[in-house]
Amino acid sequence: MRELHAWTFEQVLSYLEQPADTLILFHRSPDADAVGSAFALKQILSDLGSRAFCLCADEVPERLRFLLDGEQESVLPASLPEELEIERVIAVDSASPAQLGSLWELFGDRIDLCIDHHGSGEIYADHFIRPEAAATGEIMFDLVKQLATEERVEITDSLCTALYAAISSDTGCFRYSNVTPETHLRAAELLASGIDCADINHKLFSSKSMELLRAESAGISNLHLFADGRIAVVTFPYALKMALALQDEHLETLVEIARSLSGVQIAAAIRQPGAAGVFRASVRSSCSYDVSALCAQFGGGGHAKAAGCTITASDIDEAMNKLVDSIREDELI
Ligand SMILES: [Mn+2]
Repeated sequence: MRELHAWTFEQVLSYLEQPADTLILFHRSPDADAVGSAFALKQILSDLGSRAFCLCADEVPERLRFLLDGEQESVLPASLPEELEIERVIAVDSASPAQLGSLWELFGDRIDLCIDHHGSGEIYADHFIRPEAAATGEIMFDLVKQLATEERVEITDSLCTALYAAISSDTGCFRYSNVTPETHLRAAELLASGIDCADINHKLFSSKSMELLRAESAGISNLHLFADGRIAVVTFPYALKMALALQDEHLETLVEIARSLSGVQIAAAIRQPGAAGVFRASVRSSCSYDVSALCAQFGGGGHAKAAGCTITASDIDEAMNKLVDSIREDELI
């Protein structure tokens, strides 16, 4: 097995400055940090004289398509242009091979560098990981800023939009505990460039499709409480997804329903993507409980306050019970 190294910021910069046809990979079920960071990196590389293409195992959901900004029609592997030589592969915002989905089988052994902010996860390549960053977008911002002072990168509206969306998304519109003074300083610089933050945040947080509202409504009806209301779990079985004609992209914010109930310290959403006994759990902590350690018990990971994992079980109730039974209730305060 090859040895995997932690890179310095300067090493990352000089690596990006070497022109090379580059694949940029980001995690499945993509959020705005993954998409925004990947497309910001694409613009950086293009300014530095490289060709680049962004790939994901899942298509970018409709509500985030503004981040593709005419750059690419699709991010699925089938859309990879034939003329691109794959001389360099960089993964962004992806904490483990599992998060890359089918991209791991295709390119897993060719990843040269992983740029990420997930402190817990599985190291699978040389990496630059900054756990104190609220979003991978914050790291991209710093790369852009350094390169812009040397006039190597052009600050465009689409670049600032991608970076702002990345940071706003992973901080829940600057509401989560991962927000630092530096997060606001970076956001302030992006706002000063003239981007429309109200429009971006509306697209990210307020604008909902009918499908999303149907998902939320069903999610509220499937809310289960444990530990005197300190643990809340929304379950969404495959049959329900089919009955309501929903896609997985409509189920990604269900955990917010559980999280929004007052008194809840650990919130989870468990959904069943297919008919098989495989369940995806998103878990959030509103207390000092580390849910990345909880998810690690199931082979997942993430951050202390936001993590995810895959659970195998015969049905969704068993998956829920497995998760809830793994929570050490005495550590909830
Ligand atoms: Mn992220």
